[in-house]
Amino acid sequence: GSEALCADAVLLRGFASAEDKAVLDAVKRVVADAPFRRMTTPGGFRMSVAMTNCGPLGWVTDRRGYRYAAVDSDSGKPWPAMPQVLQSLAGRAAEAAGFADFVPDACLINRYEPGARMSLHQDKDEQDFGQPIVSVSLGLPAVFLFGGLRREDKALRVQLLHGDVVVWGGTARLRYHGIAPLKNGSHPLTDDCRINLTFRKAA
Ligand code: MD5
Ligand code: FE
Repeated sequence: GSEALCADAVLLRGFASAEDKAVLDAVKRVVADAPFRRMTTPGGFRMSVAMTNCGPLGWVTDRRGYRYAAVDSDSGKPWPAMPQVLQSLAGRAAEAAGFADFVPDACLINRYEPGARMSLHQDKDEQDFGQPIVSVSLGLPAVFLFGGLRREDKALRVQLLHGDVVVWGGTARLRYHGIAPLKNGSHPLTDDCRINLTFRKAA
Protein backbone atom coordinates (compact mmCIF):
# COMPACT_ATOMS: atom_id res chain seq x y z
CA GLY A 1 0.00 0.00 0.00
CA SER A 2 0.95 3.63 -0.33
CA GLU A 3 0.22 6.40 2.16
CA ALA A 4 1.01 10.11 2.27
CA LEU A 5 3.29 11.07 5.20
CA CYS A 6 2.49 14.70 4.37
CA ALA A 7 2.14 16.72 1.20
CA ASP A 8 4.72 15.43 -1.29
CA ALA A 9 6.06 12.54 0.81
CA VAL A 10 4.82 9.07 -0.10
CA LEU A 11 5.48 5.96 1.99
CA LEU A 12 5.42 2.79 -0.13
CA ARG A 13 5.15 0.07 2.53
CA GLY A 14 7.11 -3.04 1.57
CA PHE A 15 7.82 -1.79 -1.96
CA ALA A 16 11.33 -3.35 -1.90
CA SER A 17 10.45 -6.52 0.04
CA ALA A 18 10.22 -8.84 -2.95
CA GLU A 19 13.72 -7.88 -4.11
CA ASP A 20 15.37 -7.50 -0.70
CA LYS A 21 18.01 -10.17 -1.30
CA ALA A 22 18.94 -8.81 -4.73
CA VAL A 23 19.26 -5.29 -3.31
CA LEU A 24 21.43 -6.48 -0.41
CA ASP A 25 23.60 -8.52 -2.80
CA ALA A 26 24.13 -5.35 -4.83
CA VAL A 27 25.07 -3.48 -1.64
CA LYS A 28 27.62 -6.22 -0.84
CA ARG A 29 29.23 -5.78 -4.26
CA VAL A 30 29.48 -2.02 -3.75
CA VAL A 31 30.92 -2.46 -0.25
CA ALA A 32 33.58 -4.87 -1.54
CA ASP A 33 35.00 -1.96 -3.61
CA ALA A 34 34.06 0.94 -1.34
CA PRO A 35 33.83 -0.22 2.30
CA PHE A 36 31.59 1.48 4.84
CA ARG A 37 33.38 4.23 6.77
CA ARG A 38 32.39 6.69 9.48
CA MET A 39 32.94 10.19 8.16
CA THR A 40 33.73 13.39 10.08
CA THR A 41 31.45 16.42 10.10
CA PRO A 42 32.81 19.91 9.38
CA GLY A 43 32.46 20.53 13.14
CA GLY A 44 34.85 17.65 13.87
CA PHE A 45 32.41 14.97 15.06
CA ARG A 46 32.63 11.41 13.81
CA MET A 47 29.22 10.25 12.57
CA SER A 48 27.72 7.17 14.23
CA VAL A 49 26.28 6.09 10.86
CA ALA A 50 28.77 4.37 8.52
CA MET A 51 28.47 5.34 4.85
CA THR A 52 29.50 4.48 1.34
CA ASN A 53 28.23 5.42 -2.13
CA CYS A 54 27.70 4.13 -5.63
CA GLY A 55 26.99 5.91 -8.87
CA PRO A 56 28.77 8.83 -10.56
CA LEU A 57 28.60 11.00 -7.43
CA GLY A 58 28.89 10.22 -3.73
CA TRP A 59 27.90 12.32 -0.73
CA VAL A 60 30.84 12.95 1.59
CA THR A 61 31.68 15.00 4.65
CA ASP A 62 35.00 15.93 6.21
CA ARG A 63 36.56 18.96 7.92
CA ARG A 64 36.20 20.91 4.64
CA GLY A 65 32.41 20.50 4.51
CA TYR A 66 29.57 18.50 2.97
CA ARG A 67 29.59 17.90 -0.79
CA TYR A 68 29.20 15.44 -3.65
CA ALA A 69 32.43 13.97 -5.02
CA ALA A 70 33.15 11.68 -7.98
CA VAL A 71 36.13 10.05 -6.26
CA ASP A 72 36.21 8.00 -3.05
CA SER A 73 39.04 9.64 -1.10
CA ASP A 74 39.70 6.34 0.77
CA SER A 75 40.53 4.47 -2.45
CA GLY A 76 41.42 7.32 -4.78
CA LYS A 77 39.08 5.74 -7.35
CA PRO A 78 35.62 6.68 -8.65
CA TRP A 79 32.72 5.31 -6.60
CA PRO A 80 31.50 1.89 -7.84
CA ALA A 81 28.90 2.01 -10.61
CA MET A 82 25.28 1.95 -9.49
CA PRO A 83 24.04 -1.64 -9.88
CA GLN A 84 21.14 -1.90 -12.32
CA VAL A 85 18.86 -3.47 -9.70
CA LEU A 86 19.27 -0.37 -7.52
CA GLN A 87 18.78 2.15 -10.32
CA SER A 88 15.69 0.28 -11.48
CA LEU A 89 14.16 0.08 -7.99
CA ALA A 90 14.63 3.82 -7.49
CA GLY A 91 13.05 4.63 -10.84
CA ARG A 92 10.02 2.39 -10.21
CA ALA A 93 9.46 3.82 -6.73
CA ALA A 94 9.67 7.40 -8.00
CA GLU A 95 7.21 6.55 -10.74
CA ALA A 96 4.79 4.98 -8.23
CA ALA A 97 4.92 8.29 -6.33
CA GLY A 98 4.25 10.35 -9.45
CA PHE A 99 7.78 11.26 -10.56
CA ALA A 100 8.35 9.95 -14.08
CA ASP A 101 11.87 9.48 -15.49
CA PHE A 102 13.83 9.77 -12.24
CA VAL A 103 17.47 8.97 -13.07
CA PRO A 104 19.62 9.22 -9.94
CA ASP A 105 23.34 10.01 -10.24
CA ALA A 106 24.06 9.35 -6.55
CA CYS A 107 23.21 6.53 -4.16
CA LEU A 108 24.29 7.05 -0.55
CA ILE A 109 24.28 3.84 1.50
CA ASN A 110 23.92 4.33 5.27
CA ARG A 111 24.59 1.57 7.81
CA TYR A 112 23.09 1.99 11.29
CA GLU A 113 24.32 -0.33 14.01
CA PRO A 114 22.40 -0.35 17.31
CA GLY A 115 22.84 3.05 18.96
CA ALA A 116 23.61 4.86 15.69
CA ARG A 117 21.45 7.88 14.92
CA MET A 118 21.15 10.79 12.54
CA SER A 119 20.28 14.13 14.06
CA LEU A 120 17.76 16.51 12.50
CA HIS A 121 19.07 18.02 9.27
CA GLN A 122 17.97 19.13 5.81
CA ASP A 123 19.26 17.62 2.57
CA LYS A 124 20.38 20.63 0.57
CA ASP A 125 23.66 19.69 -1.08
CA GLU A 126 21.88 18.84 -4.34
CA GLN A 127 21.56 21.28 -7.26
CA ASP A 128 17.86 20.92 -8.07
CA PHE A 129 15.39 20.62 -5.19
CA GLY A 130 12.69 19.89 -7.77
CA GLN A 131 14.16 16.38 -8.06
CA PRO A 132 12.80 13.82 -5.57
CA ILE A 133 14.82 11.68 -3.15
CA VAL A 134 14.02 7.96 -2.92
CA SER A 135 14.87 6.23 0.37
CA VAL A 136 14.91 2.43 0.84
CA SER A 137 15.00 0.86 4.33
CA LEU A 138 16.31 -2.67 4.97
CA GLY A 139 17.02 -4.70 8.09
CA LEU A 140 16.23 -3.48 11.60
CA PRO A 141 13.34 -1.05 12.03
CA ALA A 142 14.01 2.60 12.77
CA VAL A 143 12.05 5.54 14.11
CA PHE A 144 12.12 8.24 11.47
CA LEU A 145 11.83 11.80 12.79
CA PHE A 146 9.92 13.97 10.38
CA GLY A 147 10.05 17.67 11.18
CA GLY A 148 9.00 20.82 9.40
CA LEU A 149 10.75 23.49 7.41
CA ARG A 150 12.26 25.05 10.56
CA ARG A 151 14.50 23.15 12.98
CA GLU A 152 12.20 24.10 15.89
CA ASP A 153 9.12 22.52 14.29
CA LYS A 154 7.87 19.49 16.19
CA ALA A 155 8.89 16.19 14.57
CA LEU A 156 6.47 13.35 13.87
CA ARG A 157 7.75 9.85 14.59
CA VAL A 158 7.20 7.21 11.90
CA GLN A 159 8.43 3.59 12.00
CA LEU A 160 10.33 2.55 8.89
CA LEU A 161 10.48 -1.21 8.40
CA HIS A 162 12.40 -3.66 6.23
CA GLY A 163 11.35 -3.14 2.61
CA ASP A 164 9.75 0.26 3.07
CA VAL A 165 10.45 2.93 0.46
CA VAL A 166 9.77 6.66 0.88
CA VAL A 167 9.73 9.19 -1.96
CA TRP A 168 10.31 12.81 -0.91
CA GLY A 169 9.47 15.53 -3.38
CA GLY A 170 8.19 19.05 -3.71
CA THR A 171 7.73 20.79 -0.36
CA ALA A 172 8.77 17.67 1.64
CA ARG A 173 12.21 17.74 0.06
CA LEU A 174 13.51 20.44 2.44
CA ARG A 175 11.90 19.32 5.68
CA TYR A 176 14.11 18.61 8.68
CA HIS A 177 14.44 14.90 9.36
CA GLY A 178 16.51 12.39 11.28
CA ILE A 179 16.68 8.87 12.70
CA ALA A 180 16.32 8.10 16.43
CA PRO A 181 19.03 5.91 18.02
CA LEU A 182 18.63 2.42 16.57
CA LYS A 183 17.41 -0.22 19.01
CA ASN A 184 19.10 -3.61 19.35
CA GLY A 185 17.51 -6.38 17.38
CA SER A 186 18.22 -9.15 14.96
CA HIS A 187 17.55 -9.33 11.27
CA PRO A 188 18.57 -12.38 9.24
CA LEU A 189 19.53 -10.44 6.09
CA THR A 190 21.54 -7.50 7.44
CA ASP A 191 23.88 -8.65 10.23
CA ASP A 192 21.64 -7.03 12.82
CA CYS A 193 21.86 -3.52 11.48
CA ARG A 194 19.75 -1.17 9.38
CA ILE A 195 20.76 -0.31 5.83
CA ASN A 196 19.25 2.76 4.17
CA LEU A 197 19.82 3.69 0.55
CA THR A 198 19.04 7.20 -0.65
CA PHE A 199 18.90 7.87 -4.37
CA ARG A 200 19.40 11.42 -5.56
CA LYS A 201 19.92 13.50 -8.63
CA ALA A 202 22.74 15.58 -7.15
CA ALA A 203 24.13 17.42 -10.18
C1 MD5 B 1 17.98 7.47 6.54
N1 MD5 B 1 18.87 9.34 5.40
O1 MD5 B 1 17.05 6.76 6.91
C2 MD5 B 1 17.66 8.79 5.90
C3 MD5 B 1 16.68 8.55 4.81
C4 MD5 B 1 20.33 11.11 4.73
C5 MD5 B 1 19.11 10.65 5.42
O2 MD5 B 1 18.37 11.46 5.94
O3 MD5 B 1 20.44 12.32 4.49
O4 MD5 B 1 21.15 10.25 4.36
S1 MD5 B 1 16.45 9.93 3.63
C6 MD5 B 1 15.20 10.86 4.37
C7 MD5 B 1 14.78 12.18 3.73
C8 MD5 B 1 15.35 12.68 2.59
C9 MD5 B 1 14.89 13.89 2.07
C10 MD5 B 1 13.89 14.62 2.68
C11 MD5 B 1 13.36 14.10 3.83
C12 MD5 B 1 13.79 12.90 4.36
N2 MD5 B 1 12.35 14.79 4.52
O5 MD5 B 1 11.84 15.82 3.99
O6 MD5 B 1 11.98 14.36 5.61
O7 MD5 B 1 19.17 7.14 6.68
FE1 FE C 1 18.74 13.40 5.07
